[in-house]
Formats: sequence, C-alpha cells, structure tokens
Amino acid sequence: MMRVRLTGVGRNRAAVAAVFALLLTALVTVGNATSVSADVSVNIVNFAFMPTPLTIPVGTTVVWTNQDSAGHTTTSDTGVWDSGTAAPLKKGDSFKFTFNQVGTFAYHCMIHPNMHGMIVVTGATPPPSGSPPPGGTQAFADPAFQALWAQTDANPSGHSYVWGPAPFTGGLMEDYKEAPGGKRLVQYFDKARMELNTPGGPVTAGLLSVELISGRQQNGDGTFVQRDPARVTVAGDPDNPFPTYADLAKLQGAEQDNSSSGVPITKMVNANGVAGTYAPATDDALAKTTGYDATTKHNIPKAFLDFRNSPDLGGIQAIGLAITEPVWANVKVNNTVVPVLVQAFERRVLTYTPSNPILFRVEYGNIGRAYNTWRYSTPAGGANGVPPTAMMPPVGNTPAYGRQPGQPTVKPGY
Ligand SMILES: [Cu+2]
Repeated sequence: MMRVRLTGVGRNRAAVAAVFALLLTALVTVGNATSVSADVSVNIVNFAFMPTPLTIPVGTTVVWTNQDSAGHTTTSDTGVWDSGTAAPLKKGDSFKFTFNQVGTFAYHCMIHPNMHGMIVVTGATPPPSGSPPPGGTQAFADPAFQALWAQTDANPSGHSYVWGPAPFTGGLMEDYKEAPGGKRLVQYFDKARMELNTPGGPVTAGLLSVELISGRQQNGDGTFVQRDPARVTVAGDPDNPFPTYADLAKLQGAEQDNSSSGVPITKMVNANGVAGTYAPATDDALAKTTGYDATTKHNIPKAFLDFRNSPDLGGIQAIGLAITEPVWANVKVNNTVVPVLVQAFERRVLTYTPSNPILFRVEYGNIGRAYNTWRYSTPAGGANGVPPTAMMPPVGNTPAYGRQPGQPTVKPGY
C-alpha cells in the first residue's frame, strides 16, 4: 500500500491542503467517483496539474480530476496514456491510470500545450523519515474510527486529508486514568490520533499540540507525565531543523486583539531566538489578523481562520484554539528554504506557505506522526537526536495554556 512522505509543508498528496472555504465549496464536488484508498489524486486547477512532480510507488493508480471550467486532457508525452482529446475532461471528470512500471513519466494537456506534469514511479515505497517503526496502512481498529474518518477523508479529492489516507498504526491501548481498566483504544493517523475512552462512546482527539509543546503527556483528565518537549520538526523536509514543537513554547505570550484592524503578521523567528521581520507579509491579505481567540489570547491570520472555518477541513473541533502567536520561519521544503507562517492550535499545527500553489498554501502538519514519534521513540529526558535551540525552554519548564486540565473532549462526529 501507499505510504506517504510526511512533511507538514509540501506538495505531496498526503500533505494536500486546500485553502479557502469559498474555493473549496466549488471544489469538493467530486460526486460518487470511486474511492480506493491507494489511489493518488492529481487536480487540474487553474490550467495546472497539481501536484507535480508527483512521486508514487509502483502499482499506484493516479486519478486526475479536472476542477477547471475549461476542458483538459492528461496525455503522456510518450504515448503511455491519454485521456483523449476528442472528449476532454470536463469539470468534475476524472481519468485514472495505474503505473505498473518504474520510471519518470512526463505528460501534458493536448489542448493547452504549455500545461506539463510529471509522475515519478519508484520501485519501493520511500520510508517516511523521522517516522516511528509502525509504518504502513493499517485496518481501522474500531468502526467508530472508520465512520469518523469517512466523513472527511473517504473521498478527499480537492481538499486536505483531515486524518490521513489510512491509519498508520493498528489499534493501541494507551494509559488513560478514566477509561475502563485505565486504558483506552487509540489509533494514529498522519494528522491526528483518534481515541475511544469508552467502548461505544464518542471518538475524541487529544490536545496533541499542547502535549508536544509542553512535554506534558496527558494520561487522564487530570493526570500528566512530564517529559521533554518534542524536538520534532513541525514542517518541512526530514532534515529541516526548525521549528520544532519545543521551539514553539516561546511563542505563547498573550497578544493584544488585532482582529478588527487587520494587522499584518510579519514577525520571523530563527533557532537562535532572534526575531526579525518578514517584510513581504505586509502586503499579504492572508497574513493579516482577522480572528482572535479570546480564551487563549492569540490572533489568527486570515489564511488559518478561513481554513478553520471550513467544516470540510475538520473545523475548530479538529483544530482547537490558537495557543501560540503566528510567526514566520524559514523552512526547508523540497530542498529549498522558503518562508512559512506557522501557528500552533490546541490539536494541530497549521502552516501557510505563500509560494505554494493556491490549494496547497495552508496545510495540516503531520502531528499524528510527530506525536507518535515523540511518545514512543523519545527516551525520557533525551533529546531525540536534535540539539536544543535557544528557542527551546529548559526541560520541565511547563508553559501555561488556555485549557488544561479538564480538556474538552471532541464531540461525537468530532
Ligand atoms: Cu488543458
């Protein structure tokens, strides 16, 4: 089965994220197209194939879906496949092709010859760097998990996975004081963890960002185990060093409500703890404050607020309240360092990458993977292979947050 590279910022299928509720409304109409979890989607949007290049393991089926009003084709440069010029793909139409040969396959649109794309078919599934030993696609551990997953992720064409293409662990029993026997069933996805405190009860998702940033592992409504804050990178390539979840701890200072005045968010931080200015954000409407979480006292830029307001992307129940200020950081993505706006919310971290194509600008970090790595691979008191930065608080320095203990659980259906 397909395994996906796990960066919070990237153009990989798993990292796909859409941006604006309005745009999205127009895009999430893929009807009853067959949904096979191993399929990988390429969207044709604004006269471009996205993502491209796309790297897939051999045997993967690629599904191109035209989101444009204009007709397009997907046509191999070397005659391997052709969706057909006689009847171009209309808006909402899809074309599938299964790549059973390793190689690099260039393609184009017959109607618009400057539209080009590339599929790279590898012989083996690339290992997800930094990910824990439990790896590939797993069966759902409980029907309630599958039902919740299916609401957003069974047919995610045109928008972000809220959980991931499939669970990447089996069902695990983790300590939780209030659960029967002191254990509860959980299962990990790229972008979150599902929890079932009581069999037959509501599925919840924990405050993973809070735990990772503080190092306070929550083992019950009011039960915690203190560990190192997670020195696991929030976004970018596997060797991107900054920022880690631990680095975000220093960004929790309360902010003044700037939501009504649309103040540009230009603060840029680096691992030395030096704050500078990312000037281009001054003119970026998506990087201006439009929301304010009064409980936690943090401003939210338009890019993230729009994303959080879109129920197709999980909404506030999946994301939670902002727990850090949004800041810019230089992040290595696909071997290129690009400015990325990062903000931690209670359950997720969101990234905004202006240089990405429009549907990929706001993305969910792979916090389910990060959390699993931290919880199961970080030795207690260890540094997880990443030296501390000036941004990191001393071990045991637990920051304060808006809502703990007695965290709200996620409602049924979230
Ligand atoms: Cu075209």
